[in-house]
Amino acid sequence: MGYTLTEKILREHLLDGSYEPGNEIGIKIDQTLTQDATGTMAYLQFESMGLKEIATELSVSYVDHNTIQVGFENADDHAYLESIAEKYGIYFSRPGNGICHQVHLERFARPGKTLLGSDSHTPTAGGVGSLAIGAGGLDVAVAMGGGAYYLTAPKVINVRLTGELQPWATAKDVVLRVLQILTTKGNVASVCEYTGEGIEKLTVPERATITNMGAETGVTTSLFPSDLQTRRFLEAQGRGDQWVPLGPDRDAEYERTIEIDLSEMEPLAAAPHSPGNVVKIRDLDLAVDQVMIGSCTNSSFVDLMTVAAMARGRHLPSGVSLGIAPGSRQVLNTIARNGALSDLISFGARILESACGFCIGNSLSPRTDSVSVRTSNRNFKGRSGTPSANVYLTSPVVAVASALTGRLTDPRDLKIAIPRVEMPEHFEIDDSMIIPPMPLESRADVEIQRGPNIGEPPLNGPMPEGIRGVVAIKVGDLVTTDHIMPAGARLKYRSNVPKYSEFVFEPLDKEFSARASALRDKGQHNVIVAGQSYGQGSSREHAALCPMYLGVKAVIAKSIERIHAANLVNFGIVPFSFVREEDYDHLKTGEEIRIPGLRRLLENENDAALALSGEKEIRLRMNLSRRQRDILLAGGLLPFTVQGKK
Ligand code: MIC
Ligand code: SF4
Repeated sequence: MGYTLTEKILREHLLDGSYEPGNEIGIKIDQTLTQDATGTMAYLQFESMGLKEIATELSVSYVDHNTIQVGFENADDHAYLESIAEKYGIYFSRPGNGICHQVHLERFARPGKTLLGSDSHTPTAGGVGSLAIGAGGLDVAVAMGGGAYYLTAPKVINVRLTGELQPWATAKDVVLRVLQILTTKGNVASVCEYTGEGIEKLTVPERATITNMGAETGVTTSLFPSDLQTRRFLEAQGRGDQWVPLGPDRDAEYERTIEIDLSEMEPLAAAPHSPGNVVKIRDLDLAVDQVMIGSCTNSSFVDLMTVAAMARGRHLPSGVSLGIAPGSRQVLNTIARNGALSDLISFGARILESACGFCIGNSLSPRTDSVSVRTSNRNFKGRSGTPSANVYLTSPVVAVASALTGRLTDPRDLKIAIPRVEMPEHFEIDDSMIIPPMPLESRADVEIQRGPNIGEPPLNGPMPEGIRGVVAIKVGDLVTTDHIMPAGARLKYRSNVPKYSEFVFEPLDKEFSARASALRDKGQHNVIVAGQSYGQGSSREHAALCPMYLGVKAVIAKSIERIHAANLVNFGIVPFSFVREEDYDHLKTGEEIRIPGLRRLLENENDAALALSGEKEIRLRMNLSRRQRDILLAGGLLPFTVQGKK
């Protein structure tokens, strides 16, 4: 039996474990990327591991999330990141250069290479055939130091595309269709591999839209082969020499196959408040208040040129606000040079910096009870910064059609011809906003810039003998990391854990932080109880790190998503699942809870544990490798790694 492309790349990078779906394996990481909102903590952790140098082929530090700079905090973080990059031989993509995933795709991603990024949309690079995985910052720090990255050897899903996209149907609709089929839950430890003759006409930026938003299904990554389209893109980026042809073996066997006929695709939207809530645009009849175009999902050159061509010579109707954030400085500069930017400005668009901005809710929040149409990838309640807003995720052509009419509009109903826009044969390359690594001899003199916003990463003590404490909060199904650790206006506290911890669970329970820290100060252990797919969404490790700081020792859930479960272990919090899901109903916020003999269970490779609460006995399960048990016993990956070096 032949190999899937996923298996080929993983086997080539195998450092530890035996390759069998379901087994934990350790792989070598060729490239890493970080962004500022997760990167500052990742590099602080890298520093506290005492590593002298990076051991990857290439590591890039991007600044794209916190670029608002109200107050000193963001700028302090940027200065710290720039000095760290100089010190350790890391590329530094300066603020203004663009969104990490878009820039990485353009300038660095390579077919067949492994990429680990401290951002859940790292799989964007799967568009050029790189096996790209999102993880917590601490995992990225370890990989930067040359340590293996551990993951479950995945089951591979074959997404077979046939046919050809018809006018007005786009790559965004394809990934929305995938989300409709796979949903946002239950896809842990799987990879989506795209095959079939339908992929031949999809350009790399289109493929990247698909692999980017594949993250919303919860799969480990999504991957396209490296073919002539890949070569065309790399050549256009002046990197033709980095092309290698790659694909699955002819007789590769997949876990399951999903068939999608591109000819039948039509404009779709993810309706509030989940990317998995997919509906046809034609089934919606809604007035639109705001349209936002950009984010790492849909802000490529072709995306924005198409938008500009549709907007040319027209004016934005009153009552609709339009914001556009080009994905990279390369895209912004190209549309500036060819005049399309002027078309957008004349139309009435508000042009935003090439950064995450609106997507993470730190700017352009819509008004109360509004409808906002966005080309980004997540519409969790409140993520836009306005809890009562209803966000619909669509393709850029639907977004601009809606901006033209003031109603959610299927562009087929505009009765106009679709603009023909081609990707250029050669992009103008200007990497002057990317600072390359310093020569080795000059690095010793670099002084790390630590402003007052740069705090030490808190360290956890070893796991106690048993857990003795309180259910500090009970939450429902599909709780995202945006619920656990809100971004938006709170994002600027990422480098200051005591401050950021004041906002844990803010959207769900404003009292949580004060209550949990009071219990912690009385020597109690805090426990979180949750429903299905706890920790969906972002890779932000603060959703584990800040609860750790507040004395959380365990999460008991019906199920926990991959990146978040790994982050919990990395910060010494035990991820438990219920043996009987009904037991979820028997635990309540404020109840006392004990899990006796936990250290012994972890030492003895025992998977079963018992939680005692009043008269109730609740059976729990852990699903942990030996390595994860040792990490938990040490109190987390940082103490574990530091111990290992002594
Ligand atoms: C997101 O889209 O939610 C983010 C902000 O990019 C996060 C990373 C973070 O929280 O800093 C992600 O996707 O991992
Ligand atoms: Fe930035 Fe949004 Fe992409 Fe996250 S999803 S990296 S916030 S643009």
